[in-house]
Amino acid sequence: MTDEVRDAVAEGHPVVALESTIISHGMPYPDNVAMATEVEAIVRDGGAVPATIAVLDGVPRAGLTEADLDLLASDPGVTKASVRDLPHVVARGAHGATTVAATMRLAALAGIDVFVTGGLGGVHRGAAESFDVSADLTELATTPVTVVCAGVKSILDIGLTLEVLETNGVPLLVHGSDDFPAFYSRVSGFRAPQRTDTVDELAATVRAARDLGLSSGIVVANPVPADDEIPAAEIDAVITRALADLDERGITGKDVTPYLLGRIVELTDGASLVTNIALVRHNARLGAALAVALAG
Ligand code: PSU
Ligand code: MN
Repeated sequence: MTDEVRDAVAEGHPVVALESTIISHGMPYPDNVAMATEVEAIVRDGGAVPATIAVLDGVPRAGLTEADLDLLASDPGVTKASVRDLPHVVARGAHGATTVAATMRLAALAGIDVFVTGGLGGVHRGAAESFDVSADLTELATTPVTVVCAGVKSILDIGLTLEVLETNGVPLLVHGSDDFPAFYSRVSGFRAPQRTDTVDELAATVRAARDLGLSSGIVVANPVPADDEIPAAEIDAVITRALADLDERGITGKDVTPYLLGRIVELTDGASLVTNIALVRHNARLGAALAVALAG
């Protein structure tokens, strides 16, 4: 931990964790490093200390420099690190960009309980055959970190993802909407299981979860602003095409999500990237406000 992050955690000041797979494997260079830098600034403006998390030279780190962010954004040797990858990345002294799951685990070790990202991993379409279920869901079942995201992309099976979260006892709060959001779009066709409308309500719910001894994560789904969304009908055709291209190339395992995200950027001529960056900014504002409310 940087001195700033360690001191903030020790003194109970607001801290917001940020992930790094979104930088290394979620967006192209240089938009990725610009996004990472801007999101840290938004968290700071909101009154919290940003702690971007990654493994660098085998060392799990919370709080990165501009040079660290640039390395994560541009070095093709950075491994996508979910929880199962962390030990080998650390043992090899390698660089790892942490997924939602791995970032939650390291944030919890660092004592940080609010984490901002773009989209969660989930149950992939066709998972009944492929068994492809993101470790993000397993981690949410067991690690008490609150994750602010824009919902779940329809590259995944949104309904099954919601079922797994429910089975695992993960509170899921949709902020300011009755509809569970689908990342690029405000509406997924699934209802919000629970809704909050103010940051105080969110903070009260997080506190209640901890008072009740719930040891799971909490998902806060924050719909993309209306001005920035791509309507579901429009993005669904693109996703169908990207999934067909994935099949044709025979891509499986940890490469699935990065391939689909990259392909969607290509197929939309960059429009999906603009939406992706806009929703991360929006989440950073809410996450900082939540961390401030929880610290207060
Ligand atoms: N969704 C995005 N951008 C991302 C990811 C998901 O819109 O960068 C990344 C996150 O780090 C997430 C990971 O935790 O993909 C999930 O990968 P997998 O499906 O392999 O678990
Ligand atoms: Mn997978």
